[in-house]
Amino acid sequence: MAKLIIVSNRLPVKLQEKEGELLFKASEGGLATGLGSIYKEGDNVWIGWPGLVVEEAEKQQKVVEDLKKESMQPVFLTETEIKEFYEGFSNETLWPTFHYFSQYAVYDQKLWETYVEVNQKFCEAVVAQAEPDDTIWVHDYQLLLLPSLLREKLPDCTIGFFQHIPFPSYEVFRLLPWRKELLEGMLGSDLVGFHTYDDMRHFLSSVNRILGYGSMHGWINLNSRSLLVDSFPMGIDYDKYSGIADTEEVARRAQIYRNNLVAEKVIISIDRLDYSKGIPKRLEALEKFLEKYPEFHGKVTLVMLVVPSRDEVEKYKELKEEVDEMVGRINGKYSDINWNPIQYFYRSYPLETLSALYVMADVALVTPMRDGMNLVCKEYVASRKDQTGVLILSEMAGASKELSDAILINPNDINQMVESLYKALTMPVEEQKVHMKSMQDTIKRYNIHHWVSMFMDRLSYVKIKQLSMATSYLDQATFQELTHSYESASSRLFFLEYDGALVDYTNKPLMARPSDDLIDLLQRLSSNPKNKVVVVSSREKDNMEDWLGHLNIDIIAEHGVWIKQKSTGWQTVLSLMDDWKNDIRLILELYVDRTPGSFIEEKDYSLVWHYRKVETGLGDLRARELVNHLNFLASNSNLQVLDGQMAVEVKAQEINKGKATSYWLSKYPHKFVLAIGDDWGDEDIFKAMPRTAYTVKIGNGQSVAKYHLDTCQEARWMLSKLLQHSSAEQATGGAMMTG
Ligand code: GDG
Repeated sequence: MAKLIIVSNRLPVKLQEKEGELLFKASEGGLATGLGSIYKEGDNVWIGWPGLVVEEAEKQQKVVEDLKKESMQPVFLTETEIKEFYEGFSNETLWPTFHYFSQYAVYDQKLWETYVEVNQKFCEAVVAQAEPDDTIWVHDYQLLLLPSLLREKLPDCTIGFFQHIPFPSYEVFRLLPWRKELLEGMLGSDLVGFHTYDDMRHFLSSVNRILGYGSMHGWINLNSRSLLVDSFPMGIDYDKYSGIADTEEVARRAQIYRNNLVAEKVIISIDRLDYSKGIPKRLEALEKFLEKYPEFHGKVTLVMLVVPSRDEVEKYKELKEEVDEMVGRINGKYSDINWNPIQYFYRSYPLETLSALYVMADVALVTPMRDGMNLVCKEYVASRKDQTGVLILSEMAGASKELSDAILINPNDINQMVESLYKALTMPVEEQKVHMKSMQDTIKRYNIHHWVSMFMDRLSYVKIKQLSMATSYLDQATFQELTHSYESASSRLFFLEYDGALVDYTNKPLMARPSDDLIDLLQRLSSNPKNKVVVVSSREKDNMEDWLGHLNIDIIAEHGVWIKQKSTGWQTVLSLMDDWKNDIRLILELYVDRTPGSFIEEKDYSLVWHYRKVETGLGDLRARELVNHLNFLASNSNLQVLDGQMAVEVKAQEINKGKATSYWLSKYPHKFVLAIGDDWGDEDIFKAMPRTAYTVKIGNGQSVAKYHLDTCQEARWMLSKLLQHSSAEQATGGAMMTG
């Protein structure tokens, strides 16, 4: 049975060694809670580092066995790997860059190499467990290369990736020397998820500018497959936090803490020690608040819980010193014999203590400079059973997109933070309740279980969508069936796209002149009286006439603007529909005026506004505007607006290759139809074909064609093979006719 494999840098347990004994401590993180219900089902498994360096083979074996019982599989990392992969590249290169602290980022080739090696190590661990139809869910920035490594080894697997930290703007991401490799790594996924739309937008923009892949509605079309990028704001286990806040034990602790503080009002802040969390700015704001509002002296205390984190990394050591110094200075300046403005704890506490702090706090002060989501603010909201309390939240946290009822602040604006503190500490209870209720409604609904199911549903949807657009390779068995159908048909129609299906693309279009072999193939194919051969192209008719005009074939040129039947010569429908161009050209020129780098291309049958040289965001913005504008006009006319790759094209509705091919289908008998094409324009041909037709796309990109071949050489080989049958058939057919 297909299973789910979860992969993250850390397992949801922490391995500890006490007096030679190996012990596992369960992690209380949001991810562990959210996925806890599914990773223990059936054969599902969670793969990751157990949080301790274990070197001896015997001990490793013991850890493997113990974890197996809990549906976990460890990846053992060495001391050096922890230093270079985890503390180094993950936390000194990616973390600062992704949180807009690129001035702290270290660019070190050795750290990168270890990052690659450890991602490969994770890949081996997953491959050892995975079957082709399994689903693999990879988590976070330590494993950005893993999706592609897995895709190489397990091409058919379903791979989801979720990034828990922000994805920075292209201008910041591009600073990384390994930016291309990192993006390529992520694109091995079928679904890439972020907390917010902004992260998703930044990622798509980097993919576009660095790798050159465009996107439409979150879909990135690689040459061989498509993947989806979407946002999934992560929630918390609401029932767990609101439930524990309601227990007697938590009420008892909250009361004790409260009694021990002389201040009437308590502000809480809880974070890992990290420069992204904005701790110094928060302290600066408190200091200014006490200076500006002396009436609060003795009346308000900030309980600041800072959880030790990454203390081996230099920047974190510096931050610790800075925070210690600031707390000392502010307390030294304002404390009196009974009261301290700040109660500072540098350690971690059990969940009950955390909950008691949430329960007793009048205000939660959450002020990150950047945060992917921030769960602490959601936990505070869930813990407020009586619906009082005020949340001050940085707009730089992903959570601010959902919690618009909080007092939103910019953590760089100290004055705004000071005024927000005043507002929060003096807010009437009724007003507090209105906001708190609204926030609770939101996070109750969008909880961690909702998040998991949204991601998994979307991943299944992507797979179904990919399959519906997938073509199967035209193998030997299908070829035999096709040959049989060809042989038994009394009339046959061939639609053969010239560029990409009969000949390879060249840098210069006029270099793609047909070879003698191709001319010979087309001659032989069209010399059978049962066959009608139509070569289809976007090229100009004069070009096609020059190259193929002497053959006994029909031709569709310029997407169907011109058609040539051997019997009647070239005909066009162009005159019917040229008068629209003047009006549309005026509109496109307006967009060229407003959009530096864009330009208009005029074709016989269409006008195209190109924006591939325009600054990325601007081009997309104008294109959306233009498409709306044109669609409004086109609704009363016979025009079609195509929102293409970096271009918006307007053409007469009746012009496309599909319409042109329909003409032959209606005019000529066809017991056998074969259509071969290669690009998006040829999809119109495939769509126009009868259900019984053999439709073949060159290349295995997504298509409505039934089959694909890899190269145009294969397509030509297939046609030659059919002709071998044809000559045998002509010999026997002759005998049949005379017989
Ligand atoms: C990353 C992203 C994103 C804290 N102290 C104690 C303790 N905690 C728990 C909190 C909360 C968690 O740790 C911290 O989560 P955050 O979301 O606030 O921050 P990160 O650790 O940086 O997490 C972040 C998250 O991933 C999820 O995608 O939201 O943006 O940076 O749950 O309660 N728990 C206990 N004792 C403590 O002392 N038991």
